[in-house]
Amino acid sequence: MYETLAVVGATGAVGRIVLQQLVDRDFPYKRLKLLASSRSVGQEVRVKDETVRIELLQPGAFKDVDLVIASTPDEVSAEFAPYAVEEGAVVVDESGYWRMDPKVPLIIPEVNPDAINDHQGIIASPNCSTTQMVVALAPLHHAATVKRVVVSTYQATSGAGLAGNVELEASTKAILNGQAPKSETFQHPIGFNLIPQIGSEKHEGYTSEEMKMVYETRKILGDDQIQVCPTAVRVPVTVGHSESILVETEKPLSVQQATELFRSAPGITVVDDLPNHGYPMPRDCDGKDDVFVGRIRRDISGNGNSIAFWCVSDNLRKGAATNAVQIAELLQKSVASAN
Ligand code: 2RA
Repeated sequence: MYETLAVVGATGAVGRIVLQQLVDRDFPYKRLKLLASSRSVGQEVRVKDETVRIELLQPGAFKDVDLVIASTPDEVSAEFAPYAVEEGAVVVDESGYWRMDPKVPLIIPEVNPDAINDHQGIIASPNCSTTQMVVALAPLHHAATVKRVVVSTYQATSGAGLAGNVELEASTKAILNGQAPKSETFQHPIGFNLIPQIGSEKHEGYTSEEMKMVYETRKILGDDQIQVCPTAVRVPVTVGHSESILVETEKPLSVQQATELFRSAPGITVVDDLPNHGYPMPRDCDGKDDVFVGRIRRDISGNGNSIAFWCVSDNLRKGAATNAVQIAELLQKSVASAN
C-alpha cells in the first residue's frame, strides 16, 4: 500500500483516465495528491468518494510522496522528475523525455516486466504508437525473432491531448458549414483529412513520432538489430490508434501459428473474421484496455517469413494511462516480493 500517491497532470486527456483507472482497478494508496501548473491550482477534482484540490507542482511538493504517476509535456517532466526523486518519490513518467535514457527502464508490463528491477527513481512508459505495436510483436519475437517491421499508423486526435479533439470537432463543423477550418494543434485542417506528419522532422525524412517507434521498440524488446520502417499519420478519429503492420521474422510463422501466439499473449484480444466483417476498429476499442489484433494474413509479396496484421488500441488507455498504472502495480509487486 502506498502512503501518498501523487498524480501530475490530472486534468489532461490522459491524467483524467489515470484517475479513473485508480478507482476502477482499486489501486492501493492511503492519500492522493494532485499536482499541476499554476493554471490548474485550486481546481477541485472528484476521485472515488473524495474531493481533491490541485496543488502547485514545485520543489518540495514530493517530500511526503512515495509514488508519482505523471502525464505532462516533456519539458515539464525534465524539470520536475529529478527533484521528485531527490525528495524520495519513484516517478512513473508518460512523457517522452526520459524514455531513451539508459538509466531509465522503459516498460510494458506484459512484455519486459523484469526491467523494473533496474530503476533508479524514474520509470518511463512508452509512446502510445509504440506500446500497442510492441504488445503485438512481443509474442512473435519470443517465438520467431522479429527482424524487420513496416508499420503505418492511423493515429487519433486525442494523441495530441484534449486540444486535438476540440480541433477535430471545430474543423469538421466549419467544413460542414462551408467555413474555412482552422488548424492550430495540427499542421493542417484535420476534418475530413489525413495528415502524414506527427511530430517534427527528426532523421532522414522520418518524424519524431516515427523515430520513437524505431528506438523504443528496440529498447523494450532488448534487440538493437530490429529494423522498423514507420509512417505515422493523424486521422480524424477521436480515440483509438490503428496500425497496419508487416513483420518479418527469422523463423517462418504460419498464419495459424501467429494467430495462436496472439491469442495466448497477455493483453491481446484477437478479432479476426473477415467473411463476417470482424476486425478491430477504433470505435469498438474506445474505453478498453487491451490491444486488438485482426486481419492476420500471409505476406503474399514476401518469401514466407513475413506476416501482415492490423492492430488497434485505445491510445489514452493502453497507450498511456493503463500502461502507467500497470507499471505502478508492477512496482508495488516487485517491492513487496523484495521485502
Ligand atoms: C500522438 N503519440 O498521438 C502521440 C501522443 N503521445 O500524437
